[in-house]
Amino acid sequence: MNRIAETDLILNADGSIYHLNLCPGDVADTVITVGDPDRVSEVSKYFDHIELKKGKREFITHTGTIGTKRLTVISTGIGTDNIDIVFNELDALVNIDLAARTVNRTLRSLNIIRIGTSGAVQADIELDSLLLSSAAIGLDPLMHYYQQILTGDEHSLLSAFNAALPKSTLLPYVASAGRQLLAALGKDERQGITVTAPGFYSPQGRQIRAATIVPQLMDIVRQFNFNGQRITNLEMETSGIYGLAAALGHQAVSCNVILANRATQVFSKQPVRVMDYYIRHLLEKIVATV
Ligand code: R1P
Repeated sequence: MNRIAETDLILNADGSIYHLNLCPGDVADTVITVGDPDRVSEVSKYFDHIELKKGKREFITHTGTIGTKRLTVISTGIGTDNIDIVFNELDALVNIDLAARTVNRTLRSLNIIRIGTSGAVQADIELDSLLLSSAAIGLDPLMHYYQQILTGDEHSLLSAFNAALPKSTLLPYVASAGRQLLAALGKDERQGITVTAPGFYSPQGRQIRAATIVPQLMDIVRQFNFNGQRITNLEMETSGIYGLAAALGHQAVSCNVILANRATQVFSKQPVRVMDYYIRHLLEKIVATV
């Protein structure tokens, strides 16, 4: 079996993985990802028992239990470049024998749930609501570095979005939510297609001072229609989460707390309270269904 080089999979002196600073037993089968490191304790404060708190850089991890359900909550920081690190290292922790540096014969599949914030692009999507991403269109480059095996539906969605873009501007990719996990968590929740951007300002159609070269991006996103499905929201991680989860054999669902509506140009008056409400709502649902 191929031995993975020490420079490809770097371990710290205590055997923990390089960036996440975690050891294999530290990760539960159900993992909640959040962007903001401060949100980790906002989730784990609802655990009945916290068994570990570890961290390095922006990657803070708490693992614990609610009843008999073991959960890990980890912060990713912002962007799909961080998702590359978090997903490869989480996968290595559960699917690689770190001592032998070989891939395990039996692979573990994690259930990974993002609880993040997002901006709606359609006027009718209420501020302070929750939206689950059925699929993501990545305008970031991450999955152009990995082999993706697309379904027929994903191919069609990608072709339709490419056709809507001006020639030679952006190079999008498509990835979908984990089917079983979306079936479990998505019942009675609004779902939509999410666009993941590689930045917050011009890449999401915001113009402050620096001139944008894609001023029409928001109109294209808002008007896009794929067999009656609309693009609902913008954020910065979901495409990478879905792409790498699929590539590594994990199930992932991205849950977006809508704090801004870009069409009506309003921002939540109560972002902390709303996030807390959906953390509790999603934890109840995760414990009951995942
Ligand atoms: C931008 O403000 C950040 O907020 C959103 C975006 O995806 C990006 O990470 O998510 P989080 O609130 O989870 O960080």
